[in-house]
Amino acid sequence: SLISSTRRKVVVGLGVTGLSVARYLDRSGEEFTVVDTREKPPGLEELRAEMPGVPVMLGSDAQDVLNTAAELIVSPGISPDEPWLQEAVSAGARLCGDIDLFVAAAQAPVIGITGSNAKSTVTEMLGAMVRAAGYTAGVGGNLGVPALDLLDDRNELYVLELSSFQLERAGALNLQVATVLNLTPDHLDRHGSMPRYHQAKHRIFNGCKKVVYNLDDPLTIPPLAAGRQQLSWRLGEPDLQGFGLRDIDGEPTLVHGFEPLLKASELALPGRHNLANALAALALGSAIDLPREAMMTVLREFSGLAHRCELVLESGGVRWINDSKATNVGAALAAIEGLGESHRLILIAGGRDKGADFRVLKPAVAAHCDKVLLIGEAAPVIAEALGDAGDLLSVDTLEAAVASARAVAKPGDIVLLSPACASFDQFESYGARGERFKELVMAEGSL
Ligand code: UMA
Ligand code: ADP
Repeated sequence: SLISSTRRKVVVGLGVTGLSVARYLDRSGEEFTVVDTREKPPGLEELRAEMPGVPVMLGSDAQDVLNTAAELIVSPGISPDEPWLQEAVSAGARLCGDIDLFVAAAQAPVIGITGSNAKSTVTEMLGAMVRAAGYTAGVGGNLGVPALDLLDDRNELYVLELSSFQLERAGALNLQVATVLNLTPDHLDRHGSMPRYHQAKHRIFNGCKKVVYNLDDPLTIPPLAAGRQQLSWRLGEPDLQGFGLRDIDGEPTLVHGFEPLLKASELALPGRHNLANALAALALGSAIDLPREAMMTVLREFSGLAHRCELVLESGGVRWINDSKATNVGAALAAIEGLGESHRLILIAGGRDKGADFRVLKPAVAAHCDKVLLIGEAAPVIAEALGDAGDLLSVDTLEAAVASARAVAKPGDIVLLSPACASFDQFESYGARGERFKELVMAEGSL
């Protein structure tokens, strides 16, 4: 009809994702419009420079364009529940995300990784394994390079980190291998409830050929896995065909079934949570038949990413650790328990609350933290939730927290920034928060 022939594709959002979608549509010779509710979206200058002919509508007057669109490719930062999007869908526009476009265009198998925590670590570990095995691979998605910018016909494989925001709007992705690493509460301010968050994450399994799951976490197991190949891992004795951990001659050892692979002490990354991450990467690598030696080499050498339990400085016997990427309670819990096994902690937490239940941290704080310094908007909520579990002090800013930590830290202590919150109340991103922490720690160098 006349209407459908004039309906266009509309890229909704002009951040990192929107720009990658625009580039892709432009390369494909498609006509499209870009809209963003922000007056100055971050991708505007680049769009104007790279694709000067593309129409852009900013602010709030794009409703007609949205309502008459054929397809809305909506950035992950925008909730599909926004009334203005719902209005457009009612008017006949189809809603999808960048990952739908990506899987339709990718010429090589795609491995998708989601979960509440450890996505980036496992994505990078697996990416390193794939490359160590000699494959040319595109590695990115929610971390690093956005999915559509990875597309290249020379790639033999893709490894994608996928967020719940990307997945909640995705159709059947038909991935070669899909996994949910773990599921603990996060982003409940956006998804509303755990069932809805779980549902968004599990869309990763739609049409996938192989499922990898965490036997210790029932919420990672797809209910209808029949007819699909499955592989599991757990931080303990595994299934016969799964990956896990056994004590062999008194040494915790990574195993496949009963076959020993690597002593836990040989891993470059510290902490029990990273053993889980190594097992997940092994299971994913096995699902695509990577050679064992390549995977072991990576596990012995992989030294982790910035802002994830990253050692900033050891000075006067005090270690300063930047875990700014702990933007939810599950991640902070893993860090407190992992590092608290061997050290007393001074914890810096707080920021923007995403609707979390901070009471979950109580036992770990009581067991391992000598002091908790609270910053940002969530400070009162966390203080209330932790109650008498620890010696709490609200200090408002990261600057004040570092100064207070410096005053109380004793040799042997760890000062741990593991906020359990988003950063957006005081910083542009978790990365900016982590960089500021590093600056403050390095500024005086020593105690
Ligand atoms: N926004 C508007 N109006 C718009 C469009 C966006 O106000 O019209 C706002 C959003 O509400 C949001 C911000 O702009 O607050 C950014 O949204 P976006 O969709 O433009 O984000 P991108 O720049 O495209 O970045 C996104 C991911 N961000 C989010 O999901 C919020 C990036 O992950 C990701 O790296 C990038 O796509 C490439 O895939 C960031 C992230 O924090 C690092 N992800 C969350 C997480 O890891 O926990 C999910
Ligand atoms: P994501 O991309 O899912 O946010 P990252 O690899 O960036 O995951 O790690 C995010 C946070 O989760 C870090 O603070 C890290 O210390 C913590 N973390 C890492 N592995 C695990 C795990 N297996 N379980 C819980 N938390 C973890």
